[in-house]
Amino acid sequence: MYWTFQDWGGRNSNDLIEQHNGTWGLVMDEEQSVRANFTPISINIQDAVVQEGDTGTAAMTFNVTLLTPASELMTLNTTQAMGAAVAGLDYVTASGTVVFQLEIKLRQSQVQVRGDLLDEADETFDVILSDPGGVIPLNETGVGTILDDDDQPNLTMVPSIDLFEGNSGE
Ligand SMILES: [Ca+2]
Ligand SMILES: [Ca+2]
Ligand SMILES: [Ca+2]
Repeated sequence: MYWTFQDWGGRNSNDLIEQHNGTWGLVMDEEQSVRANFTPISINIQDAVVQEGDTGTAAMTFNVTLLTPASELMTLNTTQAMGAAVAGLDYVTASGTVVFQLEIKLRQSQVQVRGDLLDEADETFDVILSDPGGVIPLNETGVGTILDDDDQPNLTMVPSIDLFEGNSGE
């Protein structure tokens, strides 16, 4: 899903952010009296999938894209929210930023997934984008799915041991 939101500063903090017909966009300082170059800003974070692994960490990469290239420097914050995947156990919690320079449409945000040997269901967590300025509520979320790669514990029956093996005599 694409969301629209406003510029949050950047080089020209006096740039005016307006909402036209439900779409937030950027009006540059010098254009405020004209309103001609209204630039909608839309962003998307894609879902991501990674195989869990057994040891160490595996990088899960989320693509963050702008519908149109950034018209000025933009910074987004990223955080994670637990789903079935447990923060700290199944993945490494880390706050980060995604920075779009001029004319850039694609940036990536990575989360480190922890490997283990436990048999689990596939588990998910969310990566949440937010506006550092906190001006516009931005609820853009990417879902990260950790594919479990561990087998069920081997439950083969152990033959019972005859504890009363023979008679050793008195
Ligand atoms: Ca594993
Ligand atoms: Ca796990
Ligand atoms: Ca596992």
